[in-house]
Amino acid sequence: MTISMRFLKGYFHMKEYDCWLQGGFKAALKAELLAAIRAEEGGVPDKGTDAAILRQAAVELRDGLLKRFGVRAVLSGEPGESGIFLGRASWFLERYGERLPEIGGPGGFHIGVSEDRVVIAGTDAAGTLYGVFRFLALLALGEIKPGSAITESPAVSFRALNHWDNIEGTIERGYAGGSLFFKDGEARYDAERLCDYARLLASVGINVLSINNVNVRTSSKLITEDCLPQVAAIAGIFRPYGVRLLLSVNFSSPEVIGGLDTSDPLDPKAAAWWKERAALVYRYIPDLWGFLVKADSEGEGGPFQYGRTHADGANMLAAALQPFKGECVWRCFVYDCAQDWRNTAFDRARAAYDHFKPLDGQFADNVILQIKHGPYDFQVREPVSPLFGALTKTRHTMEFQITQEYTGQQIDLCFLPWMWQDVMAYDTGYGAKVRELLGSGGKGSPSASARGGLEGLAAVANTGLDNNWTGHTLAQANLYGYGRLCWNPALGAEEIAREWCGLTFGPGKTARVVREILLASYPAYQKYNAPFGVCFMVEPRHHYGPSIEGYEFSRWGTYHRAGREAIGVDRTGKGTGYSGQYPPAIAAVFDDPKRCPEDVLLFFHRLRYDFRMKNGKTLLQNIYDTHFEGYDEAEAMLAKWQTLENALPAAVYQSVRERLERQLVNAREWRDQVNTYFYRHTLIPDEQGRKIYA
Ligand code: GCV
Repeated sequence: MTISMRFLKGYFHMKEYDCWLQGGFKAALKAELLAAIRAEEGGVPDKGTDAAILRQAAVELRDGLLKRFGVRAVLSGEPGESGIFLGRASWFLERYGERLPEIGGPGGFHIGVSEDRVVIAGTDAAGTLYGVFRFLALLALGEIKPGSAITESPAVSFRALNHWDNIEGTIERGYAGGSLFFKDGEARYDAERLCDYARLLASVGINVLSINNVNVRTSSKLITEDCLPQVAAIAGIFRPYGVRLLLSVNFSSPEVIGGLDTSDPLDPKAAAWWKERAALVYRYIPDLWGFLVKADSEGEGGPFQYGRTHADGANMLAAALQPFKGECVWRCFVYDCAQDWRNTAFDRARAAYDHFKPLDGQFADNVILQIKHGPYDFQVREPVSPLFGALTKTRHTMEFQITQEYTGQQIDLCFLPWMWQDVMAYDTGYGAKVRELLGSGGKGSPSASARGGLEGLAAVANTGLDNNWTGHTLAQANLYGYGRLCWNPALGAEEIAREWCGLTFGPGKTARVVREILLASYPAYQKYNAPFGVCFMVEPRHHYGPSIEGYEFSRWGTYHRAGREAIGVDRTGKGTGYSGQYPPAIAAVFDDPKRCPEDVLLFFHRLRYDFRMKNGKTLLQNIYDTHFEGYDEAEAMLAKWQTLENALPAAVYQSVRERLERQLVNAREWRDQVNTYFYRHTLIPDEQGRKIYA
């Protein structure tokens, strides 16, 4: 056994690249106990994916112990009395006649620690790998000791990460450098880096990865023989980590790459083309999860072009994928982006429900609808989409956005698990909170029909080629948090922050300070952004920074309609009727401005500025207050970070400091533009006489 020098010196030297898999920890278990790994893999000759995953689990355990704890362990398949025993639960029974505690569904594991044995057992190969990563994480957090017994399994079977990477190497809404997968029109990547990425994703249980943008455009050619060998090679890198690829495909492919004159889902030519194409793709990637589709949205082709429904479109692709047990993941982000702002009857927020609720039950068993968590588009605060709970006969998944398109673009710190925690805790009015709906279907094999279950999560990735993966080093916490939330939707933001900070910054004070900063960041961002759920006061196109009327007279359908006396859109029964998409008891709460949750008050209501909020102050004064407070909180985050100057490697300290300084500039812009805008409309000054630029 060797122990790294930096551990001996007690100096935790955080490396940005390593994210939450840092080295430099002290293992609170006897070195002899950790020194021998007796793995199922030791005796398994190459038998396909399971063997590869088991082998990887053993290697990750050995390498993780060395890198993270300075413990050199020997890996073997030999039986023995002591050490770490690693394999599937079935192996423990066959080899040692040992019956382990009931673990649960696929991907689950049991970790049991006694004085002379550590047992890490998975329900399957992937569960064994997840057990290794959890063991190493808990060991680093100091939460493993003799007597520990931990049994876990993931809440959902579909835990997906979606990249919006373009084949040119750019990333739509990417804020962390170029693509990890593509460059100059082809799949070009650093294989070692992709292994490191696969390790990061597997360590938090992510098991589905789409690598190309849902606005498919030039990456349409990925499903041609020109590109499939490289895509298959990427799939091969992720396979031993239990991560399966999903490919975004262009609905118009029969025309764009197939040379047909139609992509009509009810035209047998188009359907036959997709069947052949699926067969080709699966020849290269037999375990591909399936296809991901954005259709009839923001310029992408789709079934509406031919007068067909989205069920027609999705089912055509599902039929092509079905022989290979593939799935068609079909996005519900379908709305008309050619609006006239003069038309106050139109309401974009209604779109997903209006399009998809009437189709409930018409989708094939291997279709999963992917629904954005809110009705608009990843704003800092929106209500939860009324489709959750309302779909009872169609499999579906919820989509988050880890990349911070509207939440500060990885310049501003914004710890998103706060927002996701609120989404999970939302009571749908159908007898369950979102987190209780999750996992209610989709048990067993990924292609099992759950018919109504919310069976997974998907999220848009925030990673790229930057050395720290996420641009802002602290934005790594959002990727970590997303994975942990997929695994256990009941995990709160505070717990996620505690884990991530401990794993990234080690034991001690630094982690505590970073945790305070992280937890302060979402409330601060929300305060200096568009007020009370009114949304979209951002700079058009790039979406960073304030532009109060940036989208007010545009075609995108996102208006706040602020005037001299009032602001907001009436989405109650008296207005656009959007609230009627929720069950009556929920709609009644949203419809009543006195009961409506205040963080979405202006999403549902058009209110006068003198409307009294719960704290007795006017809406206008609350707008002023939150914007002054949001700025002050951003300033406090920077000041807190500055206390860490001597506790961190200079490069880490400086890069975060530089981002927090830029955040302050942005927060100031938001504060002053929002406050000035409303002051100019109302000519009512701030009660506290703070500076508002007239
Ligand atoms: C990939 C928003 C973004 C687009 C994105 C789209 C989507 O509109 O601004 O960049 O396109 O969402 O989710 O499809």
